[in-house]
Amino acid sequence: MTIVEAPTSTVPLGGPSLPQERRLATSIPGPKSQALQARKAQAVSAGVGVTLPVYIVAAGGGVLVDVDGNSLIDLGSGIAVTGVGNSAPQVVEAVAAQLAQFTHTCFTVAPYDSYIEVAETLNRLTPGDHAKRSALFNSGAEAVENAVKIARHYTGKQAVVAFDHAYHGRTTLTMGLTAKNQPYKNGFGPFAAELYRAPMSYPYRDGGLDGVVAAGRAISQIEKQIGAENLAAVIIEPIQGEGGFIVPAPGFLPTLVDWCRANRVVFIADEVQTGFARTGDMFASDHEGIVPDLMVMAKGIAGGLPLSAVTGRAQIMDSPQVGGIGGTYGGNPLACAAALATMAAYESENLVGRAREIGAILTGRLNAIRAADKRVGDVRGRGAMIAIELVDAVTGEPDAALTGRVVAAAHAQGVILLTCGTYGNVVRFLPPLSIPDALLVEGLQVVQAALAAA
Ligand code: PLZ
Repeated sequence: MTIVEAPTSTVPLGGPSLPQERRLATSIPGPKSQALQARKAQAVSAGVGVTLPVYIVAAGGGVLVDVDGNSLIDLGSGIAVTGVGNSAPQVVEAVAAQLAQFTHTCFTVAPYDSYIEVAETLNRLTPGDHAKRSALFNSGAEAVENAVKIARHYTGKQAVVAFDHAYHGRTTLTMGLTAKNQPYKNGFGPFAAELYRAPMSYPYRDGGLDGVVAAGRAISQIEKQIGAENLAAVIIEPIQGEGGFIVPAPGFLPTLVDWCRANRVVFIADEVQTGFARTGDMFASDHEGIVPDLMVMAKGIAGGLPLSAVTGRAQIMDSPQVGGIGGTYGGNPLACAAALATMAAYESENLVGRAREIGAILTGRLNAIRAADKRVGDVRGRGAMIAIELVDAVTGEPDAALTGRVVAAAHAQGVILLTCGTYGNVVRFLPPLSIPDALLVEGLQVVQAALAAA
């Protein structure tokens, strides 16, 4: 059992009044978590995995507190969801007020105004000043599916292109768009028809290929293998998330957008992981000034409540027949209340600026580690979405085993850390934007020590 003394600091965005400290009361996972994990094995499908089996009872600022009384540093935000912080007070207040009014009517049966206000806010926040419309759903995958449906309806075409290393979800359509077999696709086929894959721009692994050249390579493959006349949509994450925080070379995204526009192909930006201040802009598309035809959003949109959205050009979004788009829970009133409070906080608390500050701390320290340790092959990402790629110091080959050891050691020391990447060798940093600097730095020191010992 290790007891760690850590500096205590306040939570910038409020949240439950949890001490902002790393505190280990037991080994990780503690006895109560282990008992719950044993119950899980008897009750929950084995297919539902758990990164770190510590069972949580409270969270806020930059910490998660577990059933054994451990306070862990959160460097994952529940996979980029709680950017605004866990149980941020504005969100709690808004949801509690809505909860006391009504919980559900189904917007497509008897509507309410908060859904419209969420749509208006998304139409304003997303890139481009053209006329826009939005539709609300529950999960990222569901929103991706709907973006594809809408693009097909509008264009009258069927093919959809996704990229190497892409992640778009786990449903039958989105599994086909997702690149990686294990664990996402293996044994779950057959996959949907008319889904194709194009080569990505991956500067660290494609010899720094110029972005315009890399886009030309993708476009030439699309033209040869599919034909623009059959292609409804190109879907891409402006920074790939699960695939390894891959930032395409400058020029790659704008070239694809231009080609899509010239060929009546709908360009869909999947900003499920990158959206809402995460990358140090409201959306990752903003960095290169691209204006997607449709944008898919989820995760950071509603402070932890399940909500997703498709926003885009009015003429595309208005194409489907009335009743063609919907769902029982999409734009549920509790989720809409949370989204309005969350999106207001991104603006009023300047969380875009906060993400940039976090990015400066992360990249500064990680680049220093990289300078001294050849196993850190790359440091990349933007804002509060930063990753390191771990490789063999001699061959440069991806080192998934090392990555596993580093993350396991960080977990044992009370830091929630996630991996990603096609080759399983990327450690990603996605702290809540509410994390105090001192805690972020401490989390990085733990990772540094874990790497040194691994
Ligand atoms: N598009 C870009 O990152 C979800 C997946 C976690 P859902 N990423 C986390 C896991 O192992 O299931 C994601 C994403 C991008 C779509 C999705 C899908 O979003 O809300 O998980 O359906």
